[in-house]
Amino acid sequence: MKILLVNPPRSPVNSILEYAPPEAKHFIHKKLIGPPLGLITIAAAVKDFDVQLIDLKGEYDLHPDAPPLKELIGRYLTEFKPDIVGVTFIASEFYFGCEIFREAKKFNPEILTVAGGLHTVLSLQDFNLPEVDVVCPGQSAGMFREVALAHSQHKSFDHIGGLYLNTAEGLRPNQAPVKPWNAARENFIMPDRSLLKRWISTYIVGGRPIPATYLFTSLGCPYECSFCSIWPQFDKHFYQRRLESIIEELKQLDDYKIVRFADANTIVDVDFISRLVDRILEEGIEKEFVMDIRFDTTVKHPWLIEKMAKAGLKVVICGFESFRDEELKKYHKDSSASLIEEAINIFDRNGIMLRGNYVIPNDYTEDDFEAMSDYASAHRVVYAGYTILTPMPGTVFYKEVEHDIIDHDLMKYNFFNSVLKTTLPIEKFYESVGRLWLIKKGTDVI
Ligand code: B12
Repeated sequence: MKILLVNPPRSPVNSILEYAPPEAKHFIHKKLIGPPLGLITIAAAVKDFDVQLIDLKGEYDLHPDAPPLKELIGRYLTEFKPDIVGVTFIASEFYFGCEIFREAKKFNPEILTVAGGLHTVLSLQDFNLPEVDVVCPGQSAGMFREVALAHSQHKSFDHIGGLYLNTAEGLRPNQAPVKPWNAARENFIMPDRSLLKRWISTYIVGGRPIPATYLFTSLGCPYECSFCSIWPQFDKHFYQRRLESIIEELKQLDDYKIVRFADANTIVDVDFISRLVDRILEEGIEKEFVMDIRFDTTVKHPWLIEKMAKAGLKVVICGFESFRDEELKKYHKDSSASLIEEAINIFDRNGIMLRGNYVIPNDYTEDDFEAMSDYASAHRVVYAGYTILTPMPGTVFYKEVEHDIIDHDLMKYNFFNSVLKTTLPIEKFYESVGRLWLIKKGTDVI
C-alpha cells in the first residue's frame, strides 16, 4: 500500500511586506524554512509501507517557477498512485491542504484522505468537508499507523479511538476508547529525515550555506499566553523528552550543522537542560543551536545561558511581545517588560545572536507606534520581528475578540495580516508595522 504525505505550500498573503517602505522589505520575513517535523514523524510510524513525502514549501523554494498547486500535486498523484494521502495542517495553509485533498479525490475517489496537525486540534469543525475522509487530531502517529494497517487490510476504522470519520451526517468521533500516547516519551518516534533529501539545500537560515533541521526536546508549554496556539494544542500539558533520546537524535544529524529546537520554550526544567548541555559537551556534539527562550527565564538563570553558549547556542528567539506591562498582562505573558533589557545584555555577553519578537495589536495609534519605535531603538537586537497580534482559531485571544473579527480568510492567519479592524487606516497600519522591521542591529535576515 502506498502513502503520500504532503506538506502544503506557505500562504503567500503578507500585507506587512506589501505596504512596507521599500527599504524595510528586505528584512521582513517572507518565509520560514525548516523541515516538516510532524510529517517526518508520521512517515516514520508507517515506514513498513511504501511512503513518499512531498515538501511543497521546499519544492517551491527549489523551483519558484514550479506549476501551480493543482498541477503539481496532479503530477505526484499520477506518478505515485497513492492509496492514502495525508496532509499536515496549520491555520494559514488550511485551504491549500483542502485543495490537495480535492485533487486526490478527483484523481481517484478511492484514495483515503487523512488530515492531521495543529489545526485539526484547534479547529476540528473546519474539516467537515467532503474531501476529508479521516481526521487524526493530536499527536497521532499511532492512530495514523492503525488507519494505514486497517486500510491495507480493508477493515473498518471503528476500533481506532480518537479518530474522526466523515460520515453522511458529517464529521463524527469514533466511539472506541482513546489509547494513551505520549509522543515525547514512551511513544516517541524518531523522525525520518531521509525522506527530505531532495529539499535539504532549501533548509538554510540567515544566508548560511549549510542546512538546518528541527528537533523537539519538549512538547506543549506550561505558560498560557492568550494568543498562542501551542498550549491549547496540548491541553495545557508539558511533556519533556527523555534526555538520552535527544542525544541519540543529535548524533544522527550528520547532514545538519544547525539545529533549531522546535520547543515552545526550551528552558522549562532548568535542571534537565543543564544536564542536556553536559551530555552534549560530553559527547562532543558540535552544532550551532537555535532555541526559543523566554526573557524572564534568561534573567533568572544567566549561568545556564552561559553554559548553553559554550555548548553551541548561537541564536535565541525571544518573544518580547510588548514593551508595556499592561499589554503583557493582557496577553497573560506572566512577565514584566523591565526584564527585557537585562535579558538582551545576558545574550550579548555570551555572544548569542538574539531575535526579539514584538506583537503589534490592531488598536495601535501613531503615538503607540512612536513609543514602540523609541523602545525598540533603545533596545536593539541582532534580528527583530514585528508581527501582528492575530486571533488564531482555538486560542483564548480568538474567544476574546471573536465578534470583532472582520476577516475570516484563513490564508491571512500567519501573523502578517490584520483580521481585526485597525484604529489607523489599514494601509497606514501595515506601513507602520513594516517600518518597525528596520529597527535592529544586524543586517541579515533569519
Ligand atoms: C517546525 C515549525 C515550522 C516549520 C515546519 C512546518 C511545516 N509544516 O513546514 C516551518 C519553519 C516551515 C514553519 C513555518 C511556519 N510556521 Co510553524 N512552527 C513550527 C514549530 C516551531 C514546531 C512544530 C513541530 O514540529 N512540532 C513537533 C511535531 C512533532 O508536532 P506536530 O507538528 O504537531 O506534529 C504531530 C501532530 O500534530 C500530528 N500530525 C502533524 N501532521 C500530521 C499529518 C497527518 C496526516 C497525521 C495523521 C498527523 C499529523 O502528528 C505529529 C507527530 O506526533 C511550531 C511551534 C511549536 N513549538 O509547536 C510552529 C507553528 C506550528 N508554526 C506556526 C506558524 C504560524 C508558522 C508560519 C505561518 C509563520 C510565519 N508567519 O511565517 C510559517 C508558515 C510558512 C511560512 N510563512 O514560512 C504556528 C501555527 C499557528 C496556527 N494556529 O496556525 C506555530 C504553532 C507557532 C506559534 N507559536 O504560533 N513552522
